[in-house]
Amino acid sequence: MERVFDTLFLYNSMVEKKGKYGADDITVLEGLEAVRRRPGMYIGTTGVDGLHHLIWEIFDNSRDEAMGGFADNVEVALLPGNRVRVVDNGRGIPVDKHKKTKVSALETIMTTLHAGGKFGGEGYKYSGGLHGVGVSVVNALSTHVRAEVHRDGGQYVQEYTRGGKKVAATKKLGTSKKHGTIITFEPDPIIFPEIEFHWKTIVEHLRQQAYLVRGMRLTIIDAREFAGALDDTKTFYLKEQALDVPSMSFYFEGGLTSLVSFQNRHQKAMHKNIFYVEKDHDDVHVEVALQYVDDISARLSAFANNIYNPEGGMHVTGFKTALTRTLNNYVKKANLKGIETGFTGDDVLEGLTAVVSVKMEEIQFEGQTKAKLGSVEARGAVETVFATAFAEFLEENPHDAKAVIMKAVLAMKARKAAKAAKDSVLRKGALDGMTLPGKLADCQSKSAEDSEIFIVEGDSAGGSSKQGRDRKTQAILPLRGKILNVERARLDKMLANNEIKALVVALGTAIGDTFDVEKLRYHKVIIATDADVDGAHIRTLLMTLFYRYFKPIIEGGYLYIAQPPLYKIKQGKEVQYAYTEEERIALVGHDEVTTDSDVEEGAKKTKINVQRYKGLGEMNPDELWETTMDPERRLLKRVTIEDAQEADRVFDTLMGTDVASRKSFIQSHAKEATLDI
Ligand code: 0RA
Repeated sequence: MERVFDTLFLYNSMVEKKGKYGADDITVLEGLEAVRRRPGMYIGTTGVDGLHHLIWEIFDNSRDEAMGGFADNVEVALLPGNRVRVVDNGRGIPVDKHKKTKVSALETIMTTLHAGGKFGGEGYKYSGGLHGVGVSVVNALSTHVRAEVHRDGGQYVQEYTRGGKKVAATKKLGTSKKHGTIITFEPDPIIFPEIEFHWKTIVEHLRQQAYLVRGMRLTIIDAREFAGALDDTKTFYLKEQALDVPSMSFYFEGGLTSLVSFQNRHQKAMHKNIFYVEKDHDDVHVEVALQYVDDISARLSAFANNIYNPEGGMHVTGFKTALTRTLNNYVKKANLKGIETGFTGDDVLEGLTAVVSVKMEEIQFEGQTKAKLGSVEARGAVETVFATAFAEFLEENPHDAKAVIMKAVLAMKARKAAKAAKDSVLRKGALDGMTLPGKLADCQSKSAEDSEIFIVEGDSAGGSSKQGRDRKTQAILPLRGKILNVERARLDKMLANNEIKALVVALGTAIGDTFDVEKLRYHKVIIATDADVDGAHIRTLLMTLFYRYFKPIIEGGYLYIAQPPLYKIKQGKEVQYAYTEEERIALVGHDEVTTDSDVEEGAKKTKINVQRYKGLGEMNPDELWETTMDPERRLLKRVTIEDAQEADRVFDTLMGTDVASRKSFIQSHAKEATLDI
């Protein structure tokens, strides 16, 4: 508390008495004042992102020192009182006086915007900008910064408050046999309305960074709750103080290769060797690592000057072009019998895990967030470096090559089959001539608003619900139990399925280009499946189908899931239904799953009979009406876009080849649906 007041006072008095200071000091102050006036220009926001940006700015310098091969240890520590400390065992920021500016390099870096470039040597060629740039920005936006340097046998310190000098010159504290830089800062609450660092955000960001610098040990320490004293002057690494606080350490010998194998840790690899190349081309440093796994989706991550580019950019474009071309060329050249070429970009991406990283000077991004790399040179460089090296890899590793090619062939075949199936369904007018399917028991009402359709599973449930329904407003469409049980099924194949065609015709909206939600024949489309694994499977399939092909039906709030009861509880003549386990326990009065039990009720004994429903087919028409269909009594869950999105994600898991994990996934998620209405 006292210190905050102290620095504030110091800062204010410095601004007031500007005239007393030398010309240099004023320039310094004015430069950093600009940062304080418009922090957003330098760190994006003053919210949580901007707050964490301060850490990245300081860390980037230490990381670059490691990338240049000068440091192999970097430590980021959260300290009590909102302080953050970044330590590296690099060369240490130079402390000697610059001949021209008459101030030390350390001071220049601390107080001048864009100061780093002047000092950047070979090691800083690709440092995402200029070395040391971020330090002055962090200095401007912190109540307090302490910079400690170990270098040339000495230990030096400088301190600043809100960018203003506190400990005037570079002060030599003593001798040191170590080398490196320790920066401690405390974000300014005047700039940042809320100062709360997120451990998870920090760990995730720094883990990613650790992969990018092979051989760097990166330790993250959460000492925020540490109550004892931390000795600023005696210690180099906090770790050396052996504090009993949470910490994490990352070290990736293999760099990007380690990242690929980390991303594939739960997957079945299609080939043993992870491909890796690192090479310069036309002043662009290119690094690529990849491995295929038994999966349909692709995981492609891209970095430019160690900045993650979630939207890809030129490097990704170059990579994809080279990947497609190289694999097609390999098949042609190797003259593989019976294998047709003509892989598309999508074919060769299936199951791919890859990381593309480029480093270059004068880098250009698209958009403020650096989400996408714009530098055109990166495209050609990645294309050339990767195509050459990957062709070599395929030649030298024929087993791996074969596995990769077979994977792409499978993808290509699936794509062609899917397209044929889809075409036959989506072909304009393909459904036009179709009359309402015979399986459909339609309702009498012609008003969509009043009409509902129950999509029920299996013929027996279909029979009961047809008898139990209100024919005026309720239509029933039974679907065969297993709509689709094909391994690695594609949704497109599902569209060719007669059951699904019947559904599309019944809905009345058509599909694809001709889809029109206005033509929906029922304003309640109710999926009624059993409360077991198969039921969950079919529900997921249907929800995914709606999500991908009939999204407006979900968006319009027309899609529902029926909630049949789990138990029927009979006591004497009284019948009650329980829709959840909790309800059953409440109704029966104890937590036993026995079917019959005796309960004292006055003088006579009444038997409680608990019947568990496994499927809709077990209910007679009256029971179905009472529990699941009667609008006065039933429970319905309206499907939201989020529900459907989740189903879409689960769909891929369901369709995976591993039947065991598929089963367990369905079981563990089958009961998670929440009820509303
Ligand atoms: C400028 C020049 C040199 C090193 C650095 C800056 C440097 C900056 C930071 C920031 C955090 N850690 C750092 N480590 C080094 C080169 C010094 C030389 O050539 O000896």
